Amino acid sequence: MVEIIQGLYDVLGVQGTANMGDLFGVVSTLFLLISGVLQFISSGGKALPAPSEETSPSKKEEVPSQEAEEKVEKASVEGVPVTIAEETVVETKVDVVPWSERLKKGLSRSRSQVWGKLGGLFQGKGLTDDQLEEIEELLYSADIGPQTAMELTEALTEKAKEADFGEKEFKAFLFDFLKTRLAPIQADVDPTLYDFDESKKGQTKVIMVVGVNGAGKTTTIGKLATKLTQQGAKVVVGACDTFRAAAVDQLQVWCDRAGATMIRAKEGANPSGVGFDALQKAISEKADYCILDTAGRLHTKGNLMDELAKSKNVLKKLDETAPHHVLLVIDAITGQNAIRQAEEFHKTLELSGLIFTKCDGSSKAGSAVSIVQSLKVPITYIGVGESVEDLNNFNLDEYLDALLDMN
Ligand SMILES: Nc1nc2c(ncn2[C@@H]2O[C@H](COP(=O)(O)OP(=O)(O)OP(=O)(O)O)[C@@H](O)[C@H]2O)c(=O)[nH]1
Ligand SMILES: [Mg+2]
Repeated sequence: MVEIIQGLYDVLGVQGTANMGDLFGVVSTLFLLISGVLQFISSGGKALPAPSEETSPSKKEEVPSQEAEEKVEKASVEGVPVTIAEETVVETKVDVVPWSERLKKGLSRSRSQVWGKLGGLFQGKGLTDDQLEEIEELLYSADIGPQTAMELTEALTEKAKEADFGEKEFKAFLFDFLKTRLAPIQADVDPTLYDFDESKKGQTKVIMVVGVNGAGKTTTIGKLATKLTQQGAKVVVGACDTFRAAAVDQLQVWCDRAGATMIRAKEGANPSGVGFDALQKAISEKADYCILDTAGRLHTKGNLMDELAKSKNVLKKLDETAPHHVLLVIDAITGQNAIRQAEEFHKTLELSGLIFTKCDGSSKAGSAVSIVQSLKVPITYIGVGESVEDLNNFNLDEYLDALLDMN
């Protein structure tokens, strides 16, 4: 190699004799040249950024574009936490907690205060009298109804005698016990109550939402309207609770956010008239849904049930099949008392579904079992918080899974 370099020196007329140092210099230069060419090829032919550019702090402090700011504003209104990515201007990250987690979190009180404690009593060694008493007390506090509680206590007393009937077996048994009772009733739920069916576009489905005051009617309608418009459905909402201006304004905010049309009347106007106007508007605009928010109490001496019956019947003048659904909102905290309320509403209005709200604030989410059983009316939606994402369609398996923590 040294001789080759000496030959090169001679050709180029370089003075001096080639040695090992010159050889090392030539080899290093060749190595750098080859590695540079390889880097160029691996970068796809693009020049690599200078190290100073890569670490430049001014690049990271880039101001978000107007488009990104608008996205954040819209998302925060919808209750969806959004963060703007540091590096790029318009890229956003949407941090949405999955429904299964929301439901599990929402039912955590019922789980920890009732069902989890019950499960802990089964250790595969039978039950003492004290433990039996504890089971009865826990079931009573769960508000699942006296009949179901009695049947369950009897069945569990027998089951506990079986060898190896531990917590896991208890959960599996309870899951089946509750599912057997509820599944036939839940099978009747109309899927278009939650999932907008494009093939039925323009066939106005009328949903009347009723319930005692404070149960969560307006909030639920707001969430529902949002979910439906997000699927591309056209929604008209009637503010039939005309007795409180604040209630109408509350609904207006929800409708504005959802992109739904709201029909409102002057304070104190006739509620059935508002329902009629809302449906008329919905039909004329070929809306997919017409949702009616109703009052939970009256300021007059009039009877709430009579007023609601009138509101329901007047809709038939426009569409004899309307309303297609009358849904009763039940606050989970009400527990067993909700049965009496529900029976009264059912007698007058023939309920087609129940909406179970505020399950997050109550250990009595299990009371759904007795209400569904005694009314033979299915639960359509369940609410576990105040944001839009906290409302979802009621899926029995999902509910029992979360209530009993099956995993
Ligand atoms: N934690 C929790 N709060 C809820 C839920 N649903 C509704 N709420 C809250 O319950 C309160 C009452 O809700 P509304 O929707 O105004 O109830 P309403 O039935 O329309 O009440 P009236 O119009 O007075 O008859 C509000 O503060 C809601 O934010 C839920 O699932 N979880
Ligand atoms: Mg209301």
